Amino acid sequence: MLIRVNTLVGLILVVCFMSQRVTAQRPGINQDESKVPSFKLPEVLKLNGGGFVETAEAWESKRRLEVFNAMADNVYGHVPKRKVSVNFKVVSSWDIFEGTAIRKVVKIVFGDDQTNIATLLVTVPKTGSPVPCFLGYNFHGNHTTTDDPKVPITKSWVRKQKDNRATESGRGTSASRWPYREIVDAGYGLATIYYGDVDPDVHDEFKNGIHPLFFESGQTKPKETEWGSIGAWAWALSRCLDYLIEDQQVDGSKVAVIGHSRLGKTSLWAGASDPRFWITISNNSGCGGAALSRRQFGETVKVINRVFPHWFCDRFPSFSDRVESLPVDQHMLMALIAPRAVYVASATKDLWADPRGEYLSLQNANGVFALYGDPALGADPPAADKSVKTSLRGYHTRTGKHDITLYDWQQYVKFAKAQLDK
Ligand code: GTR
Repeated sequence: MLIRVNTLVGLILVVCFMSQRVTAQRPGINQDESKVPSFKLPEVLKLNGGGFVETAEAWESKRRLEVFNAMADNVYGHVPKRKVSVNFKVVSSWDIFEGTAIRKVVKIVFGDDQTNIATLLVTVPKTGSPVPCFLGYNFHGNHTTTDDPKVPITKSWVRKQKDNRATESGRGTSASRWPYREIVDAGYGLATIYYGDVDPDVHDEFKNGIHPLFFESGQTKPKETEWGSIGAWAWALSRCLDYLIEDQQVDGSKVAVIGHSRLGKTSLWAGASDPRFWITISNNSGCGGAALSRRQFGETVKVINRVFPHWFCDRFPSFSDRVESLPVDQHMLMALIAPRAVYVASATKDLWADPRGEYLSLQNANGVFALYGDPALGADPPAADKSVKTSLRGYHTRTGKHDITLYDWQQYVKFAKAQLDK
């Protein structure tokens, strides 16, 4: 009986917590559209020295770097200058899906010692020619993305597990977020890597993960405008792309970088930082991702910096109480991706991530995309479960909660197909 009561209480707590995540009025958090403050976004096309860029050429030669540096200086941080070796080795491979696809495990070693090792899991259809491929981080280890017993279990620190260690019991537990069969059947590869292999998602003053590999002598933490965890995760996605470009079964010019939630923030920064990415996809990325910071709807800059002090650069928290003074907002992140394609997705119940603000950053990048002939997005997002697409941008709000589902992936595959067919 006692156990039953405990279970019941536990269940009630979990339900309360989850409904908080969905609808909640947390203290100091606004989820009422009528209470969004009026604000003015920084001009994405205005040069620091004055005047506006009016051509794609001027955007690329003059303004783009200013915007990139402003995003790096104030939000994500720069990658340190020091060069660190990265080595790849395919350590195993096997057929799956009745021999129609191949899966391989690629060991990635960062630095010269053997302490920073990540594992990229690459699944590709055997079509006889190189395939376009999605690349994205997973939250709990590659073995959680599939029930395939051959996928190795990460040895890195993992969240929400006993002793922060992954075990066999996690195998396949995130499989709903990784619809391999559908993606492979559609003719695409899917590569995934556990983000904690690169930098464990816990604030420990940057002692773990790859940051220390980049320290100069005597340095113990990143400088004020150097990268936090999102910057490091994004950098490592580029290293995965280095590998995929060499993989004969993948078309390295057609790698779409994708991520959900904090990993969607990461995919956006990776797509903005590395022009080799073909398409950039943000699923429910919210604050510090697709959502406009100045709206202060759902999670705010102040809250995110307090709860996750290791994600961004050290300058970002200085704007926690004066977000209107930030030299950038997230529409500039979208603009950095032009003229490559970008897709943003929200979910109706994911108010914490500010669905409308996620759309508006894509929409407020109209000016830069227009330089490449991309039609303007309208002032309002489409109705739930309807996507809006221009030639370079896509958006939908899925009915439901904060998650990445088969429905979301189906939209991404359709968008990728439209890019291929252009
Ligand atoms: C939340 C965080 C969000 C989002 C999310 C996730 O706790 O407030 O910014 O990143 O986690 O990654 O699941």
